[in-house]
Amino acid sequence: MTAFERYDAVVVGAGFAGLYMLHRLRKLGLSVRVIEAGTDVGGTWYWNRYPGARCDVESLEYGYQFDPELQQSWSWSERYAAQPEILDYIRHVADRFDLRRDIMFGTRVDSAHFDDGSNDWRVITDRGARYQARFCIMATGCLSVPTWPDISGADTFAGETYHTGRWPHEGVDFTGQRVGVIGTGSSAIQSIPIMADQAAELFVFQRTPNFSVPAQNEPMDRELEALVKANYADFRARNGQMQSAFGARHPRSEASALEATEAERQRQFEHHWQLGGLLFLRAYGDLLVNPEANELACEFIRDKIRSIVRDPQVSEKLLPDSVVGCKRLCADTGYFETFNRPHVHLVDLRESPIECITPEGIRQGGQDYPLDALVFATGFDAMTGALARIDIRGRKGVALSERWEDGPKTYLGLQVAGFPNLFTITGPGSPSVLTNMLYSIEQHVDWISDCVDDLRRTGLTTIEPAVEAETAWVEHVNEMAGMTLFTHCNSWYLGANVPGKPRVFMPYLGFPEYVARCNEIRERGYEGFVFG
Ligand code: FAD
Ligand code: N01
Repeated sequence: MTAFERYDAVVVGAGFAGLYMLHRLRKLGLSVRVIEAGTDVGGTWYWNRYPGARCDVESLEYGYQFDPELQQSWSWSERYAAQPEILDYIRHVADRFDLRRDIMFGTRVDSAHFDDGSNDWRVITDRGARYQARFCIMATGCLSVPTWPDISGADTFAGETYHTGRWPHEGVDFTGQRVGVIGTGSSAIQSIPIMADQAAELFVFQRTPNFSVPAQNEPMDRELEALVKANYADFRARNGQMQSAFGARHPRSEASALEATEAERQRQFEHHWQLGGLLFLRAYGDLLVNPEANELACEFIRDKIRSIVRDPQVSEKLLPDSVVGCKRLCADTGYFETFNRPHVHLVDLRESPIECITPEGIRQGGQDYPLDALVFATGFDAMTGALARIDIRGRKGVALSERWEDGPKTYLGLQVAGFPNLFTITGPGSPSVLTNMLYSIEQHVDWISDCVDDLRRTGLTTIEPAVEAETAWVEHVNEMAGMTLFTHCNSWYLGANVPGKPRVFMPYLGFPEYVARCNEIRERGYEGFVFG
C-alpha cells in the first residue's frame, strides 16, 4: 500500500472556490494539493455546457474581486455571460496565478478521515492516491451532483440520454431529431429555446410550471463597464451591502406591494420586469415575506405568460400556482415564446405522470412519445450532495452522514462539531446560494485563510465548533427561514427534490449581517469555536 503524501492542506474541488482557496493558502506559504473530479478547472462551468447556460448575476458582479488588476483586465462581452466565456475566465485565472500545477485532475476523493492520533486528515482518491494534511477544505460545490429521477425503464431507452449538469464537451446537435426534455427549472428554461431551434420536434415534460422573467440579456454596455471599472472597489462594496450581494445598481424597494395602488403596482412590476431576471423580486420589500404581496407579483407574471403564449390551453398549463421566489426565480431568453412554435409541445405531468421510459421514448397518460434523444434537466442533490458522496469521518470515526442524518448541522456553514480543521466553502447554514456566489465564496475563503493563519501563528493545532454554538446556529438558520415564504414550496433549498432527503432549509437568510458576524466572531477569539 502506498504511503500518505503529506501536505499542509487538501482542497477538494477546482471551481471558483477551490481555485481561490489554493491561491490564498499558497500565499500563506502552505503546501496544498487540490483534487478535482473533472479534467480541468471550472466546476459548475466545466460541467454545465448545455445550450443557453449563462449566469443570472450580472457579469460585472459575477467574477473575483480579490485582484484589482484581474478585475480591470478582464472584459465581458454580455450583460450575463454565457458558459463558454465564464469557463474561459476561470481558465484564465488558473493560468494567470499558475494554479494548475497543484491540482490533480480527473480524480475523485472517496474518503476523508480525521486521525485522532496525528490530528491530520487522511484523504483517499478513486485512483488510490493517499494524502495526509492538517487541513481539509471542501470546495465541492452546492450544485455539483446531478440528480437522475428514478423512472422505470430509463436504462432501456435506445436513443441518446443527456443531463444538463453533465453535458458532452463536444456539444450536441439535435438537428432533425425528436427531443424530450424532463424538467422546467432554470437549466431547462435556458436550454429549451435553443434546443427548439434545432429539433424537428421538442416535447417538454413539465411536472411543476415555473416562474421565469426575461433576463433582458444584451451586449455589454461599454460605458457602464468603464464607469464600474473606474471605481470597482466602491461598486463591490455596495454589493456587499445588498441582501444578496448582487444588483448594486438596482437596490430593492422597501415599500410594500400592498400599499401601492393597482396602477402604481403595475408600473413598478413592469419596470422590474424590464430590469430582468432576479431583479424582478426587488420591486417590493415584502414579496418574500407576505403571501398576499407575493400573490400580486405571481399574478403579474401569470398575466405576462397569458399575453405571450397564444394557445390559451397551453398558456393555462404554463401558469405557476406557487410562490414566486420560493424556488430560485428563472431568468430566460424567449422561454414562453417557444411554446408558440408549432413543433414544440408541452406535456403536463400533473394531468398524468410519466409511466415509464421505453426503448422508443416516453410513455405518459397512455400515450407513447417516440424520441431520438432525452434530456434530463432534473437538477441537483444540492448543498449536501457532494459531501454525502464522500466518506467523511471526524473524531472517533464518527461519519458526517450520521451527524447529518436529520439534515446538515454546521456553525456558520463553515465547520461541523467533531470534525476539526474540516472547512466547507459555502456550506449549508451559510448564505451561499441565496447570494452572488462569487462574493460568498471569496468571503468564506478569506475567513478560512485568516483562521488557518491565526492557528499557525498561535501554535494551535485544531479548531472546530462547540456543539452548543452549532446547535444555536442551526436553530437560528431555521428561525430566519421560518420568517419568510421560502418554506412554502418544494424546493431544492429544502432538499425536497431528492426522495428521502430530510426537509430542512439549508442556506442561511442573513446576508450581509452574516459577514459582519463572521468577522466579529474572529475578532472575539473565535467565539463558539474550540481549539486543540
Ligand atoms: P463548483 O463550481 O460546483 O465546483 C465544485 C467542484 O468540486 C466540481 O468541479 C466537482 O467536480 C468537484 N468535486 C465535488 N466532489 C468531488 C470529489 N469527491 N472529488 C473531487 N472533486 C469533487 N451562482 C451565482 O451566484 N450566479 C449565477 O449566475 C449562477 N449561475 C449558475 C448556473 C448554473 C447552470 C449552475 C448549475 C449554478 C449556477 N450558480 C450561480 C451557482 C454556481 O454553482 C456557483 O456560482 C459557483 O460556480 C460555485 O463554485 P464552487 O467552486 O463553489 O463549486
Ligand atoms: O434544477 P431544478 P436546475 N419527473 O431543481 C423536474 C442553478 N442554475 O438544474 O419542480 C418530472 O431547478 C423538476 O420538477 P419539480 C439555480 O440555482 C442557475 O434547472 O420538482 N420532472 C424541475 O422542474 C437553479 O435553481 C441557472 O416538480 C422532474 C426540474 O426537473 C439550480 O441551479 C441555470 C422529475 C429541476 O429543476 C438548479 O436548476 C441553471 C421527475 N421525476 C441552473 N424530477 C441560471 O440561470 C425532477 N423534475 C443562472
